[in-house]
Amino acid sequence: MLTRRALIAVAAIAGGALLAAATSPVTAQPQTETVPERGVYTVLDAEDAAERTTVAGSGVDVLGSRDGELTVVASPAQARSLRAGGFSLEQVGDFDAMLADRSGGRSAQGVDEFPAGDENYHTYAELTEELKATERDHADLATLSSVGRSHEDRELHLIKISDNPDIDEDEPEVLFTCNQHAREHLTTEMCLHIVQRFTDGYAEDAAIKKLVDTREILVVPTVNPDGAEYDISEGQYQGWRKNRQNEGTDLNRNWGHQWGCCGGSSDRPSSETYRGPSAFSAPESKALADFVDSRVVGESQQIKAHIDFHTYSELVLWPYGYTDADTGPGMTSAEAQRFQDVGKQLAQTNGYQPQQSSDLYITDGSVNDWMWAEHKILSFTFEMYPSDGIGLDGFYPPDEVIPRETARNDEAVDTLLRAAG
Ligand code: LU0
Ligand code: CA
Ligand code: CA
Ligand code: CA
Ligand code: ZN
Repeated sequence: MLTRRALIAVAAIAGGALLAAATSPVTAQPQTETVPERGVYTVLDAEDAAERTTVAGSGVDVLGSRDGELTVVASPAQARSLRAGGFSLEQVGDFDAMLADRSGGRSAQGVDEFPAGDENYHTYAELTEELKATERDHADLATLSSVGRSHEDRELHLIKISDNPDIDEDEPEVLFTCNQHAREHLTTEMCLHIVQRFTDGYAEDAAIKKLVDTREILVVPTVNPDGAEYDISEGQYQGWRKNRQNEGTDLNRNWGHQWGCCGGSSDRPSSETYRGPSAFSAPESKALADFVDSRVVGESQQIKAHIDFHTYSELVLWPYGYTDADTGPGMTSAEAQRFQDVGKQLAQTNGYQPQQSSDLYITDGSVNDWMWAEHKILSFTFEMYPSDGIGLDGFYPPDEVIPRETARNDEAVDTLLRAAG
């Protein structure tokens, strides 16, 4: 194991240099004729978190993880360097061919539309329309505002659901955020589902009414609208993860707690886990953080609990992500135990696997670490459906799964709302 890590460290440096050469414009390398420029691979033997951190840290794009297998997108140089480091890689396919294939080879109705067959996913314009309709139809339950604007100047919508939504009541506030990662479109549907359930269901369902009456539910359905729109541009899925600032910043590596500390992000702008030039350099994470900061009223943070939705792997994750240790500065063993207890309780309702975030792989600058360390918010990541996926299926499940896979989290959402009390 140590040998493998030592090897990979050397290989990763070499790989970085090779990658830089391989990505210089126009000059095709001979090996790209047989090895895809962006190949999808299953890494078979990344069984512990240290090994998964090594793989993630090598600069490949980790798509999903389950039961000791990672699905990654790698350049030829990255694949070579991982193999040189002792990992077994099975090639699943060519990422770009799979993207084209998944989009059906169908040209979409136009730009900024989901590919044919996936129209039930909401584009940014459709989402905006849906949120406005919710506010219009349920003026007594919902107010639409924003936490700020994206790099390309899109509104970062915030919808508040409560009885008396225009008044700041003294009730636990609970935050749901979605779509930090552009291609994780199912999460936007998750947030929209939360919005619709608590508004449309209010009149009929006593349990929903009770939660809405006694909580203030805050939902940001897309934290990364620029990336999400880019991902569906040109009539086919782009496999895009980051925001659209320069080469793109991974928003979930840009948060200000232990930013860039621990090998859980990259300082290379081309990397899929690029952390940005400084903490909160991305306007999207900055706007959301400023909003959360603004919920400190009379020295007390009003937001008590939070879920940030991602796809995929069907996991419930809790902080810290930057360290293997269960505890750490600002996290006592009693607090770690509470995360574990609530996390397990949530996972029982949806069948996801509960674990500390770093049990997956080390991440630094993630939203959960910041929410907890700065504000003591009980902050989870849900990695939604599917549990595993061959290549791209994971990020682009057909729109038919939206109702089932969003409703699957109803009980978890209710449980967290109650736990916030
Ligand atoms: O940001 C990520 O890498 C997440 C996992 C962390 C929240 C621990 N996985 S994702 O990018 O595949 N959604
Ligand atoms: Ca369909
Ligand atoms: Ca309040
Ligand atoms: Ca109330
Ligand atoms: Zn994600």
